[in-house]
Amino acid sequence: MPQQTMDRFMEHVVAKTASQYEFHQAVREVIESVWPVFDEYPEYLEARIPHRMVEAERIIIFRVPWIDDSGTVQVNRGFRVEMNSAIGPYKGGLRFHPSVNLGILKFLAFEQVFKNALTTLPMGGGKGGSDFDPKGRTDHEIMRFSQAFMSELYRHIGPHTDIPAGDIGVGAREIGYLFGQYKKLANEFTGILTGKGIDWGGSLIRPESTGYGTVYFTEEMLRAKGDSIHNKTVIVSGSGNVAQYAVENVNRLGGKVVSLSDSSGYVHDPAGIDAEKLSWVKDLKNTRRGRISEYAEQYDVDYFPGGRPWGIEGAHVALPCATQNELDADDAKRIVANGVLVVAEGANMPTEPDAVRLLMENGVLFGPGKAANAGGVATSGLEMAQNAGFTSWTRDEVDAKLLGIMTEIHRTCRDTAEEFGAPDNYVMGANIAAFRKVARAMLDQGVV
Ligand code: NDP
Ligand code: 2IT
Repeated sequence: MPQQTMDRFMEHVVAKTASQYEFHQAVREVIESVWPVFDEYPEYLEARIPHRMVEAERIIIFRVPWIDDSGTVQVNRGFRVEMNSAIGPYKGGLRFHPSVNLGILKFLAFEQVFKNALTTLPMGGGKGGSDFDPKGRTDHEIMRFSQAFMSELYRHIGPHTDIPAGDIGVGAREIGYLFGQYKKLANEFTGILTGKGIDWGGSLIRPESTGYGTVYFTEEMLRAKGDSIHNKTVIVSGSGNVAQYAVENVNRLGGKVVSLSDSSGYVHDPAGIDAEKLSWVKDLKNTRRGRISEYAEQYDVDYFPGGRPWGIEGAHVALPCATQNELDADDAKRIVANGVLVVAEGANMPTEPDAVRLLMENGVLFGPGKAANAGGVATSGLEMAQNAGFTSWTRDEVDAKLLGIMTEIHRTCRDTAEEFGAPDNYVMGANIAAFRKVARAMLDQGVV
C-alpha cells in the first residue's frame, strides 16, 4: 500500500467520523504499524480488510431514563459498539463515565478487537457504556440506573453473541445489578456478563486479573533484558480496579509502588504502598468511595492536587492505570530523564502518540495496552469457559492460566516484532500479530 493510499485511508476515516478524535488516534496507531504487512499480504487490502475493520458491525444507541432519589427524571444515553465478530462473539467492557461518547467507545471497541485476538481465546471485540456519572450517587440510584440501562441492552446480548463486562465506573456492584435485571427480563440464568460475583458464576482472579496481568507482562519485558521487577520502584496512576491489583502484584513480585492517583491528583509515598496500606485503599475506593487525597492524610505523605505522578524521581517502571491520554510528551520527557526502564499500559491508550514515540526513541521499553492489559479480558474468557463447562477453577489454577496467557502474549509480540526487524517494538508486534489473526478470519469468512 503506497504511502499516499494510507494517508487517503486515514483521511477517509477522519472524514466519516469527524469528531471522534480518540477513534482516529487508535486507528492511526494500528494502521501505521501494520504497514509492512500489506507488502507481504496484498490480499488484505484487495479485500478491503482495513476499511471493514474501521466500520463497526453494529452500533446500538439508546435512551436510558431513570428516577433519582429526589424523584427527578434523569435521562442518559446508552451505547453498545459491536465492532468485530470475526474470531468470536463480541466481548468487552461497559464504561459509566460522564466523558463517554461514541468516539471514546469506538476507540475502545477497536482496541478490544486486537487485544482479544492476542489473548489466544476466541473472542471478538465490543465496548459499551453510558455518559452516566456514578460519582455521588447512592446505591439505590446506581441500581435503578443499571436496571434502566439493561432494560434495553438485554435484547442485544447473549452468551454466544455479545458478553459485556466492567470498565471505568462499572465494577462488582454494577455487574450485580446489571445481571439481576438481565435474568429477570430474559428469565434465564446464563453467562451474559463477566466479572460476576463468585457465588453466582464469577471466576476467581477476574477482579485481580487486569492489574496482575499488566505486572506479569512487565515482568516478561524486564526478563527479556535479563532483569526483573524485584527491588524495583514503580509509579502507578489511578486507584481503581486496575491500579489496585497492579500494586498487589508488584508487591507479590518484590517491587515497591510509590504512587497512586485519581482524577483530582496524586499521592507520593516513598516508603511504598504495602499490603496494609493497599487494603486501606481498597476500602476507601471500593466501599467508602472517597478521594485519594485522604491517603495523604491517613499516611502523612505528600498530595499533589491536579497533578500526575510521572515526574517522580528514582522510579524504574511506570504503569498508567487510570484513563486514556493521561501521559503526554512532557511526561515522557521526564520519564526518559529519570531513567525509567519500562512503561506498560494498564489503562487503554493512556499514552499520547508523541509520548509513545519519545519513549521508544529513547530506549524505554513500551508495552501497549492491547497487550499489557489483556489479562482482564483473557480472564473474562476463562470465566466464560468455566460457565460453559458448569465448573469453577481454584485461584491458583486461574492465576497460573493468566500468567501463561500473559507470557504467551509477550512472546507473540516479541516474535512478531522480530520478524519485522524490531524485537523491542511491542507496538508493532502487538498490532501486526493481532491484525493478521483477525484479517485471516475475515478472509476465511468472506465479505460479510
Ligand atoms: P475504575 O473505575 O475502577 O478506576 C478508574 C480510575 O481512573 C480511578 O482512579 C479514576 O479516578 C481514574 N480516572 C478516571 N477517569 C479519569 C480522568 N479523566 N483523569 C484522571 N483519572 C481518571 O476503572 P478501571 O480501573 O477498571 O479502569 C482503568 C483503566 O483500565 C481504563 O482505561 C480501562 O479502560 C482500563 N482497563 C480496565 C480493565 C478492567 O478489567 N477493569 C481491563 C483492561 C483495561 P476518579 O475516581 O477520580 O474518577
Ligand atoms: O478494556 C478491557 O479489556 C476491559 N474493560 C475488560 C473487558 C472484558 O470483557 O473483560
